[in-house]
Amino acid sequence: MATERTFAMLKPGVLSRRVVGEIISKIERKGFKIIGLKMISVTRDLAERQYAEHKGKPFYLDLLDYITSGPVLVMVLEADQAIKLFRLLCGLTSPDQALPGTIRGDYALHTSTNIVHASDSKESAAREIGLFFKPEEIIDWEDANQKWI
Ligand code: 3AN
Repeated sequence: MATERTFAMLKPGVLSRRVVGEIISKIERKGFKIIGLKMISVTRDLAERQYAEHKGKPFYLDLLDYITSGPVLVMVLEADQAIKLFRLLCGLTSPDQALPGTIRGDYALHTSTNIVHASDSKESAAREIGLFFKPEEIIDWEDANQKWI
């Protein structure tokens, strides 16, 4: 199975609700290897580039306002099938379809504030990792526990 990297963002609200640790615990418990992690404020320009594919949609401006409204945590996660498995852990886009046990299923009520972002393809993952991380901010550490994950 191919080891992949995916991009994750814990959106504004995660810090103010004091659930950073809980959500990172779910990510770690699943077995993802965190190889990049930082807290940032997303500028308008960066938000526009992240969500370029949604430009013109009815929720686009609200999405930009939300994502720039407070600090976020961005992460690079590594695992076999990381892209698919992290999206499964996040749950469906709309919290009324995200199953209990998923991050959105457990922590969100509304699609516009669905608390977490996950890359949806290899291309998006590469693009988003490149947007938010410099190469030297990603640490490909040796994982002695890899065979148990
Ligand atoms: P996902 O984040 O599950 O890949 P996308 O790429 O369709 O979903 O949407 C990106 C983000 O835009 C969502 N995480 C959500 O914050 C927002 N969004 C998507 N659809 C809607 C909608 N119908 N109403 C409000 N916000 C939306």
